[in-house]
Amino acid sequence: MKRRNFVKRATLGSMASVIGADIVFGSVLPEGYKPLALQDPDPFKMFNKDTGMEVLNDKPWNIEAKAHLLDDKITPNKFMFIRNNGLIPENIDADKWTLEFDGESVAQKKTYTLAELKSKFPQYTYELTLECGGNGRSEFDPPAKGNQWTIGAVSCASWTGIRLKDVLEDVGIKDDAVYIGYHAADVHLSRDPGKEPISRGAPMAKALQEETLLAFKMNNEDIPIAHGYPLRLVAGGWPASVSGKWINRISIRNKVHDGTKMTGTAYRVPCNPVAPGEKVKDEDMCIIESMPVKSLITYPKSGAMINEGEKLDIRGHAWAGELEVERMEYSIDFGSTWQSCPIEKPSNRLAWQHFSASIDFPKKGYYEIWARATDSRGASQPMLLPGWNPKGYLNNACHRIAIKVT
Ligand SMILES: Nc1nc2c(c(=O)[nH]1)N[C@H]1C(S)=C(S)[C@@H](COP(=O)(O)O)O[C@H]1N2
Ligand SMILES: [Mo]
Repeated sequence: MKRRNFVKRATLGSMASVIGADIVFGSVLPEGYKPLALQDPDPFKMFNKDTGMEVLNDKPWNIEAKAHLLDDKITPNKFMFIRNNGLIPENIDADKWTLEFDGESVAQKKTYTLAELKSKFPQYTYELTLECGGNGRSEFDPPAKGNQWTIGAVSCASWTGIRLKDVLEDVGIKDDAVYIGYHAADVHLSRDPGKEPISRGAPMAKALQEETLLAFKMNNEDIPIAHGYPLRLVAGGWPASVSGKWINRISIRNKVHDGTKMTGTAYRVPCNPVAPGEKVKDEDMCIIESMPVKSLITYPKSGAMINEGEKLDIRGHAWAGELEVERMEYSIDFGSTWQSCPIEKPSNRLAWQHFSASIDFPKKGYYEIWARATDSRGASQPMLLPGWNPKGYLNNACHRIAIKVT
């Protein structure tokens, strides 16, 4: 029998430093064997995600859906994108979780336990659309740095929690309050406890909206860890970065919150349109608020084939930030002509809306179906790309799928 070879000492040393502990029986570790602590985790199992999801980054975890995976009216966890700026908190103890209110404009600092929040305030459930401000970034030219989201960084789950406005009323806020900013338990990539991965927020008007929740349930179950267990802010219709996960403190500010990723170019676009590639000064960048009108064809999957003479049934969702989608159209001739199709009312404000159509094709060949939504103020989606911006936000171009009629 062949003798076992053991791992070299230098390798052992470097493995131990990554693991953060001595490998006590390292001298008999078979060569070529990777200790479990160093094996790549399977993100699909770890987060209960469908294996059709696309991992864009593993440090931190960023995972997106594909259009055809978002076919459900209410997005289940397995198809929900994950966008993390830092490391997911470890050893979360919901029984010991607290939420503190502080800031210049708090009447008096106050801390609630999670149990108090759940018992003291009435609970509400809303379907809320959460889209990452950078969804669609991959199409911009010149390209923007950051996760190269295609179209899958959007979801609409059912969220249950209490209204932030009810809690703010109980806390007491001063007249000069203009903004809230969240603080959370996730860890900066550098592991420096003095740094926050992200700390964003919203103006008081958004904080006080009925649908702005401090949520503890998603789709009727505890929020999955990756999505903010045990407590997250959910502010539908705004860039999802406003919806802080794992929150443990909210600052009531007498100025625009200046936490991590509130300033500079983060989650901001030029206040006025600029040419592609143009340099924009920080002071000419404006904070993204309500997201623009957009839609997705979730059935069929791009590349579908049908027989000549058959009708094709399509369906999908459309949303418009703070507004409602009023009109839905599709084109099979690259946007030359458009046909309207029915769009359902939202289940509640800030929930995405569903559309469907049954399409006839004139003859055999290759087609594309383009979908275009129009909001209640008359704004529609651009056919190919909206205005370029340095960080590649707000790409609400028409979604397009390929079809072959044979
Ligand atoms: N604490 C914390 N909250 C966060 C983030 C984060 O990294 N840390 N990412 C934000 C961003 S940029 C987005 S798009 C959404 C993503 O929510 P999801 O991962 O539940 O889909 O969470 C937001 N809330
Ligand atoms: Mo985001």
